Amino acid sequence: MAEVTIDSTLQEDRLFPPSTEFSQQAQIKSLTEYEQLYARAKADPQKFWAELAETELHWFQKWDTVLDWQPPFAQWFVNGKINIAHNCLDRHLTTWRRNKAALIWEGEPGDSRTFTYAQLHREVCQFANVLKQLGVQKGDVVGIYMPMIPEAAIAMLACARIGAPHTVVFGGFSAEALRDRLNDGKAKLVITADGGWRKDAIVPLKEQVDKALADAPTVKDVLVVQRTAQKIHMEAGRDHWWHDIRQGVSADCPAEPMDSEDMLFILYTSGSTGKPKGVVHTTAGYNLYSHVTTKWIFDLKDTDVYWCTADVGWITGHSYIVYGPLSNGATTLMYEGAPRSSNPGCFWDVIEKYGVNIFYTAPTAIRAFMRMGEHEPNARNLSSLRLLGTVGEPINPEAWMWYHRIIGGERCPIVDTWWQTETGGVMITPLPGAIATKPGSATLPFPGILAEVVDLEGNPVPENEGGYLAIKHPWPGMMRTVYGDPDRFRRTYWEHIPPHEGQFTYFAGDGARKDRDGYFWVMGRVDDVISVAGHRLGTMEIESALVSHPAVAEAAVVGKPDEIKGEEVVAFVTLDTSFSPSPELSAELKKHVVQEIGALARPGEIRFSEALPKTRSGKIMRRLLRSLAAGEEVTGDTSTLEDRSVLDKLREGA
Ligand code: 7RM
Repeated sequence: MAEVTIDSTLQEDRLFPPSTEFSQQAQIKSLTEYEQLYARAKADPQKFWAELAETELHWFQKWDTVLDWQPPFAQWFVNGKINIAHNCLDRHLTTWRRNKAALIWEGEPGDSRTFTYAQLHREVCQFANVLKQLGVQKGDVVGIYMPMIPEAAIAMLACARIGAPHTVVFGGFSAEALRDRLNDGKAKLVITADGGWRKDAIVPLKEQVDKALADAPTVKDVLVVQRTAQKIHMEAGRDHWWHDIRQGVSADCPAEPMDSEDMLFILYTSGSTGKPKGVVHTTAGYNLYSHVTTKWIFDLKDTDVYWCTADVGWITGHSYIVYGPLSNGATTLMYEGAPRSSNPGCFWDVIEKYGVNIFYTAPTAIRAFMRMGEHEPNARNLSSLRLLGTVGEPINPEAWMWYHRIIGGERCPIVDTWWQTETGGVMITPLPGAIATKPGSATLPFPGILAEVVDLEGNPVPENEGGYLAIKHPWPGMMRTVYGDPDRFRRTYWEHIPPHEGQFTYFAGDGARKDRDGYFWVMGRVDDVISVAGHRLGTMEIESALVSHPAVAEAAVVGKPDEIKGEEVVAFVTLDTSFSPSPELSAELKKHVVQEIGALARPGEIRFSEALPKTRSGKIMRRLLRSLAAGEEVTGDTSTLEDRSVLDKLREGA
């Protein structure tokens, strides 16, 4: 039995049911309604998804087979013809939504732009025609390396409109990371900007593109949007200003009828080892899954202003800034800036300025706000908010409660949404009018998602025992393959857990447990599990215990090899601004973990640090901390690190 399960210690009993007012107006109004939906979807998943595909999306031609499942390869809505840009734009133009705000954009320096559906449609069509004029054809891969400006969304939709798969690369990534992704996808064209604003400075995007293209031979043209107007190099014959080349170009560009399974995009996700994987999503299934999850989870109403703070270079930006909200005819808000010392309350300003109703952000951002104190949010009017969400990491109960009280005014349900680049959309989540929440739990699977916690043979583990989070039936939003490497797709996701009772099982790489109410508690990545004296400890629970101490703002724990115990816990800790490091505090924190969890989890070492190494999407890179704790060289892919100087500081501190 060793090594099959993960010990769990977190005890959290608070329950927050939605208010009657919220439930009454919600898309899904009660637990019973959710349970009925779930049961119906489970009994006949194909019928469930086919009905939604019929009612929720526009098709040029209906499919003839709902699901063709040759494990691990799925095809959904086989032989259907559809275009996601048409579903996001054109179909709204024949309704009253024609002149509704589709996209509200706020720039970091305080400039702003709003596009109605009709205006956004026009922009996308013209952009698409420019791409065509530059020789981009259906099936050609286009790289997008952009700041958070409207043209990022416009570029994505323009690609989708003409059937050119996009590969969006985070604007924060290095020239090398960009080059590797462009080469892997054999991109033909790159869309970028002269620069972007981030934390009061200009990110020199075009300069990075120039470096990347020195060694990316497939790229023939670069389309450059002017954002910052600083001086940049323009390579004659290769680089084109968007504002020049668009002159006189028609805004009439019919959407290409795409096959359901035509590739919509590639998005790279860094595995813990090896080169990044190009996650492939296709057209119809992704359109349907991002659409339905947005509608039910964010409980969208036509009057809502909806804001997801992710970057478009992350899957969350794809599914929940661009495709999901626009397919639903929603008003989606996009913000270029990030909280920074010159304006720590900028998020709350944006909420107040636009009367944001639905706000979706990451636990790491919430913990950063907690660290800055209540003053900033308390100084704004946040009463327009009616629903909050989180994504990206397990949220520790402490941060959840702060979010609930200080941002949500104790009135907004919180949807803690568990999902991955690979899943295309949210998989485990509260439906906010139906499911009572517990701080730290993503609660229950979305209808149609057969999630389970299993051991390495694929058997469900008993209640409250930690195991592997797995999905037992294909779903429309699932990734189809690793770009150019189907074998890696099979090995990474489908071979860890053998088929169980004839069902192939998707292995997500996360540890989790289910409580007596069937609620899921995600415990962190299985690769990060720490083995102490034969016990396997998830990172989330120890970190959560540390953060529950008033001095601690953020914590990351890793295992360090130990001759006797196998591994010992090393904790990297960022303190609240009103505390400073000391041996006494270190001893106190160790004691605190023992009290909260037990002697087993007692950190052998506490290392104080100003900041933790994170990805741009806010995930702590424990792999790097593990090397540091063991005194080894940091190796492997560090291209996704948000701030390289953090690593140097940690090294010096060692
Ligand atoms: C959307 C996204 C995926 C990994 C996933 C988890 C972690 C994401 C939650 C979460 C606990 C959550 N895509 N994760 N959301 N863990 N609770 N609500 O993040 O591909 O970048 O990352 O993120 O480990 O496997 S991702």
